[in-house]
Amino acid sequence: MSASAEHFPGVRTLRFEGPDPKDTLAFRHYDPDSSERVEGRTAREHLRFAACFWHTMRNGLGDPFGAPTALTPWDDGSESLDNAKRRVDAFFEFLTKCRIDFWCFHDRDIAPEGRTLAESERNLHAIVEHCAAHQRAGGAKLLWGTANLFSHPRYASGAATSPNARVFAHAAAQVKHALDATKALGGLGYVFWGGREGYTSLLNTDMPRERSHLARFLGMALDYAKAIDFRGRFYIEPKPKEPSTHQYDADAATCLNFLREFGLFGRVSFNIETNHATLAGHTMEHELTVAVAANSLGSIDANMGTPNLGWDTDQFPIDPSLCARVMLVVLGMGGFTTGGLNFDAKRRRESFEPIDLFHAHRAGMDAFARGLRAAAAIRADGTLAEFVRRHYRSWDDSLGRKIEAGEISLAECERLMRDEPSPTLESGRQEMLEDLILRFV
Ligand code: XLS
Ligand code: NI
Ligand code: NI
Repeated sequence: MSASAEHFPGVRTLRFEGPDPKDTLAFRHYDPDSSERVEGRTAREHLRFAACFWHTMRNGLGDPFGAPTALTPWDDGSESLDNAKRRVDAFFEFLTKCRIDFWCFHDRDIAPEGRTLAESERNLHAIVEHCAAHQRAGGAKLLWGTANLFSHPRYASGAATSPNARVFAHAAAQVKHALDATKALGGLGYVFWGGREGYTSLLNTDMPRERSHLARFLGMALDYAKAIDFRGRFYIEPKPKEPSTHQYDADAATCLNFLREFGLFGRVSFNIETNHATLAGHTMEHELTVAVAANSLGSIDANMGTPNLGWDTDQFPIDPSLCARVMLVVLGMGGFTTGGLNFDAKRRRESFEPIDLFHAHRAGMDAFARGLRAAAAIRADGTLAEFVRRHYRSWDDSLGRKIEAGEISLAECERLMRDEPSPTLESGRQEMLEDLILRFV
């Protein structure tokens, strides 16, 4: 690690100042140093915030209509290793000052791609050593690593699902290197997000064959992890579309079917992202609930979208009521183990100053601290859980129990019900419950 210059001069380590701060960069809700416990853990232990290298350091904030706007004084725009190291220095300074305990990366955003895989591996190795030095010096820990299998033109028709077997093999080699890097950095997880694992047109696509290749690819990665004794957890990150028209990992339920179909269930869990959930036509709570029901929620990519837009805007999650609904599910499963809340989020193109990185992450962290507190209060209050329990209480009577246990047939149901008056329902009280949640946020 170079004893480098400060890259964010004038920014002090963020502090907690409470509800009425003098400093706009102070935490109002998230107190990383508080020993106060919520359901057995401090806020810091629950929330396990991570920042991602790709948006924080490599997203120039360009869009399809305009040039990048982000100011990055530490970056000379070159593909040199020195520049890559300087970006890492800036990133770890940012993480420390922003009180973020974890980070995530793609192989190609931390280190430049070489002319051959061998050269790419050497580059990656050099940068991983540099990151490891920062970690050893007390810097953030690695939540998960991943390989970028979607940017290079060779992956235009997919990586694991490419029609070209040599592309598959190239991608497999790249994942081998990314797994070595993740292990070297003590990563707690490894993510598969398949932006190109799908199709743009079915006319040129053999879907069953591509899906089986995807399963083979995952299986090979799991085998390699075992061979090198990488103990991190594997996550699939579902997303229905963008950049491909259709992606095979469309949503949590689709992924569960895929894992079960190919005998991978239980060996791979999920990294669920808010904006991907909404792209899939679901809510984040829906996706989280599906994952938790299958005991498969690993980690979260915490962001949010603009509801009236149809793409992945990856905005910072600053809506405390969304955060409360997320944390209700997370607390319901007993909290994170290997996972955490990774801000897979970027600033708007108009927020281009380095200081905006701090404002954006700080806002997301405070929103989640509020969400955590609200979720814990909702659970302690108990009204919501009690309502649901009572709503289903007929299933605890003898008839309900017998149906659930499979001890009653269609004909028996008919015999029981034929002369009874039509059953009456109780109100679902949706508005009352929605309002109840808001009371705690
Ligand atoms: C893109 C994904 C990506 C993954 C990591 O939409 O969210 O950033 O999190 O490959
Ligand atoms: Ni993501
Ligand atoms: Ni995304």
